[in-house]
Amino acid sequence: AVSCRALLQEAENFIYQYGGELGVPSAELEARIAQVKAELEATGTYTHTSEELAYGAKLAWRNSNRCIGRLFWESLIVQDARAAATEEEIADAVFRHIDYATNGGKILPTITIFAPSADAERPRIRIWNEQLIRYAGYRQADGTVIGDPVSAELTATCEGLGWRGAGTAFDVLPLVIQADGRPPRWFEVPRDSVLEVPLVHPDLPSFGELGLRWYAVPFVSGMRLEIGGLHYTAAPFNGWYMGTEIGARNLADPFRYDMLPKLAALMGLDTSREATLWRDRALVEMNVAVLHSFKAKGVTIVDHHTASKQFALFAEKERQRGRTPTGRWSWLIPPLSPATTGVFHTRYDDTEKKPNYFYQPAPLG
Ligand code: HEM
Ligand code: NRG
Repeated sequence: AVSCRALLQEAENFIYQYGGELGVPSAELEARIAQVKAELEATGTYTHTSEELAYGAKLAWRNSNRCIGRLFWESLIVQDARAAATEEEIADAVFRHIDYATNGGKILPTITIFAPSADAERPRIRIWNEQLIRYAGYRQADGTVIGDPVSAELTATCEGLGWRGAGTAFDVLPLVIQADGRPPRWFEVPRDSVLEVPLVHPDLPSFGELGLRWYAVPFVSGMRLEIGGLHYTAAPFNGWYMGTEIGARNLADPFRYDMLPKLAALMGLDTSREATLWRDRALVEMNVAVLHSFKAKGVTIVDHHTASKQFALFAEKERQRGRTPTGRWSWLIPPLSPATTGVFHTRYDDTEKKPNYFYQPAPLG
C-alpha cells in the first residue's frame, strides 16, 4: 500500500528537478503537476512521459554513488519497453537490448525500461538474473562449484525449472522472467547475441592454457530504478567493463574463479611464502591479460587509471554546474593498486539522491 500523498510528493520533486535542469517554462511545469495529481487521484498512480523517463534514468546513473563510470551519464540510450506485457515480449525486448548495446564490441551504454509499479513490494515484472549474461555455477556433491560460484543459487533454480546446462565452467545461464505474479519462465539467450572474449596474455604464451574467457558486456538486471516515486523493478542497464572487475575480482576472488594460484604456478612463481608477493604479481598479469584481450578483440573496456581520471572530470563538471558530486569512496577505489589512482586520495559525499538504482530483494524462494 502506498499513500497517494507520499507518491505525489516524490512525483513533484522529480518533475521540478526535471523541469529545472531542462529549462521547462514554469507554466508548463505547473500544468504537468496538475495533470499528475489528477491521474494519481483517479488511478492511484501516474505515467511518466518518454522524456521524463529518459531523463530520470540518466539522473539515476548520475546519482549512482558506487559507479566510477558516470562521466557519460548524459549519453545513456533509453529504450522504453513499458508496453511489453507477456514473458515473450519482455524476453524479445531484452534480446534486442543485448544486440543493440553489444554493437559488435563497440559497446553503447543502454537501459531498457519495463512497466513500473507504484508499490515496490508488488512488482509487475522481475528479471530473476542479477545480470542478463552470467555463467552458471554447478554445485558438486563435495561442495565445490564448477563455473561461477556467484550463480550457484540461480543455477539450481534454473535446473528446478527444467533447464539443463552443458556443465562447463562457462555456460551462459538462461534469462528468467516473472510477470504479473505468474510462475517464472526461462529463455535461452541466442548464442549469436553473447559476445565473449577468450583471454590471452601479450607476453605469456601459455596463459591461454588456463582456458579463461569472459563475456563482453555487464548488463545489470537485478536493480530497481526509482523515478518520481515509481518503481521500475525491471530496468536492465549496461555500460562497459572496467578491467579490474574481471581481472581483480571475478577471476581472482577466492570465492569466485580463484585463478591466482593456477596463474602463479604457470608463471613459475615461488608460492611457498606470502612474502614473495606471488598473489600480487599474478594479479597484475591477470589484469594485463584482460585489458589486452578485450582490446585485441575490439571490445570496449577501460583500465582503472583512465576510469579514475574520467571520474575526476565528472566530479569537476558537476561542480561547474553548481552541483555537489556524490560518491562512495569504498566502491570507487579500484581493487588493484588503488593508491595509484586519484580517487584514492579524494573524499566523497555519500548522500543518496533520487532518482537512483537500488537493490531489491532476491525474487528466489
Ligand atoms: C557500479 C563502472 C556504466 C550504474 C559500477 C562499478 C564499476 C562501474 C567499476 C563497481 C562494480 C563493482 O565493484 O561490482 C562503470 C563503467 C561504465 C558504467 C566503466 C561504462 C559506461 C554504468 C551505467 C549505469 C551504471 C550505464 C546505469 C545506467 C551503476 C550502479 C552501480 C555501478 C547502479 C552499483 C552496482 C552495485 O551496487 O552492484 N560501475 N559503470 N553504471 N554502476 Fe557503473
Ligand atoms: N562487477 C560486476 C558488474 C557491476 C557493474 N559494472 C559495470 N556496470 N561496469 C561484474 O560483472 O564484474 N556497467 O553498467 O557498465
